[in-house]
Amino acid sequence: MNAAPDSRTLLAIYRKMSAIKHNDERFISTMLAGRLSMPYYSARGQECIPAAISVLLRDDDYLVTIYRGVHDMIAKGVPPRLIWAEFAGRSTGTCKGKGGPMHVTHPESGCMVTTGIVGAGMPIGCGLALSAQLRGDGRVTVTNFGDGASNIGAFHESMNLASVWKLPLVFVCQNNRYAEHTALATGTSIERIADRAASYGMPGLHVDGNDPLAVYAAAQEAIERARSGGGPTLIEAMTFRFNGHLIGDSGDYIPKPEYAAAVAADPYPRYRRWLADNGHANAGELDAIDAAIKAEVDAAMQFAFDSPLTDVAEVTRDVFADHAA
Ligand SMILES: Cc1ncc(C[n+]2csc(CCOP(=O)(O)OP(=O)(O)O)c2C)c(N)n1
Ligand SMILES: [Mg+2]
Repeated sequence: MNAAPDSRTLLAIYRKMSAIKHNDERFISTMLAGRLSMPYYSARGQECIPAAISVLLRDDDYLVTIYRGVHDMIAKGVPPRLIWAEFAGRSTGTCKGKGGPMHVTHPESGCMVTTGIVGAGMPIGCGLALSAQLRGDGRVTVTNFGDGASNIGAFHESMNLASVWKLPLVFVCQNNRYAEHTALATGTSIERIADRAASYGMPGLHVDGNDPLAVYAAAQEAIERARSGGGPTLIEAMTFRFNGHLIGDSGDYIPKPEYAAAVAADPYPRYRRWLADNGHANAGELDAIDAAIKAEVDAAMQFAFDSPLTDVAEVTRDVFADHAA
């Protein structure tokens, strides 16, 4: 039975959104200052989706994400200082600085795969969900991807297999209306990607991805179904990315009114207002959360830059299973 989130949960969602937003802003300003060099696919504007989903997950549930996935990682619990160190190529990073922004893995918090290959995460999500099903450990896998990825064959194969095997899996399509520079309608044959679920005999939920309550309700239904043996669900969460495909992309292919409307619907100030208007926290309490988050961002960044660069000898270590032989 679905239950509305209590104030504690609502503030936990806010804290995650704040962490995503403030880390993102600092990644960008640090890059622009020339202190960090990486391909960075900002998820600013999409923070509400993983924030609302992850409060319903167990620590040992699995996460699969994509190059635009730092919001998913932070929400799931990957420590930001380890993400910062990974992005900065430091030996203390999640993958000893060898993965970089597109290949963060942190099994301790359930973040099993980050992939730069569009559509590649979903079959891996099926594998993780199958392993949990075989072990009977109750773990749920959440596999995230974009609207463009829903046109890749692996999406359709994974949806089919997950449905046939009733895998404990939640497919989360973060529909930001663009795949690189291609607008949704130009490359996608259907208006609602959630409708594709019907072809595979699974429920498809279409939600406002900028509304934490809507995302929470859909995720609650999907996670409960997965955990209780009912099989997979496709959630399509409508959202927008504010910083182009990656930093350096001007986004000039986005019509100005569309961009302005999306920014006006920014989920972060909108949720702040909603929390205050509905008596869950006052502005001072929300400011205090933000201040604590900003101090954490300072510390995470400092940890990364105080850490040693990854040694050249590491380049081939951990790459091949038989390396030590
Ligand atoms: C198999 C594959 N084809 C093409 C690319 C190039 N590419 C990188 S991101 C991207 C767009 C994907 O868009 P979407 O799935 O909507 O995710 P978003 O970037 O919007 O989050 C493309 C085509 C790739 N990385 N992998
Ligand atoms: Mg997209």
